[in-house]
Amino acid sequence: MIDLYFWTTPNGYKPLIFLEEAGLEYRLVPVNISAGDQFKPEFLAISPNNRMPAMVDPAPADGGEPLSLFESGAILWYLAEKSGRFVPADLRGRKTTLEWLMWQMGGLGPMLGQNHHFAHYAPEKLPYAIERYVKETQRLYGVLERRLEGRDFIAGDYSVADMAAYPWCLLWQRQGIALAEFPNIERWLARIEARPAVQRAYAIGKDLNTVPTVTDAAKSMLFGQGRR
Ligand SMILES: N[C@@H](CCC(=O)N[C@@H](CS)C(=O)NCC(=O)O)C(=O)O
Repeated sequence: MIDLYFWTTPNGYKPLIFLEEAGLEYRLVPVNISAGDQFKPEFLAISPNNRMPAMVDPAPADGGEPLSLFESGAILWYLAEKSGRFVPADLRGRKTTLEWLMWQMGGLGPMLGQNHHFAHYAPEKLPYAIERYVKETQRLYGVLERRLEGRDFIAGDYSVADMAAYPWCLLWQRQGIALAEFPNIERWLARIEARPAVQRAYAIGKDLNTVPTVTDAAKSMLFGQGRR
């Protein structure tokens, strides 16, 4: 059975949504990043970047040893290839899905993460930093809004590209976004939110953790990491 190393953050929800959507058998291994679980040697052995999510597949397609993965985008792509689900079969469809998955991993996620940081967690309110990341968030929402014009999902059918972007865009209120300005995104969010598997994933997360991840006590550990 697949082990998913998980905590209740946007990056964590991405593979949980996939596993629920695909009906693959899995076990959740909580990695409480507020308590420092991400620094335990057994976790670092599978996730050397001390970040969750991570995953172990005991039965990879090559029939070899159990295989571990870190980075949510890599996990989504791996699961899509393993199951043949949520990624198109044709070259061009795969190319487009991978482009938008990488767009989320390299742009949307990191920029919205900095937005959350400077707007909500930084000890000082730094107007330049707040404005920089809110503007970049607005730019990225604009890109997604245009992409969703005339489309139900980012890359054709519902895919790993949607699963990657949804958990971040769900938090639009925290990001200083006026959703009414992005009607295609608003409809896309509602479409995904209505999916039973997505609802199950968030219910599982809520059962696991009912408190905020970034507490005052956790801040210095989460935001004060230098070279280890
Ligand atoms: N690019 C990574 C980012 C993962 C990431 O930033 N995870 C955060 C929570 S969303 C984490 O585990 N933080 C623990 C820490 O900072 O020590 C991915 O998409 O998997």
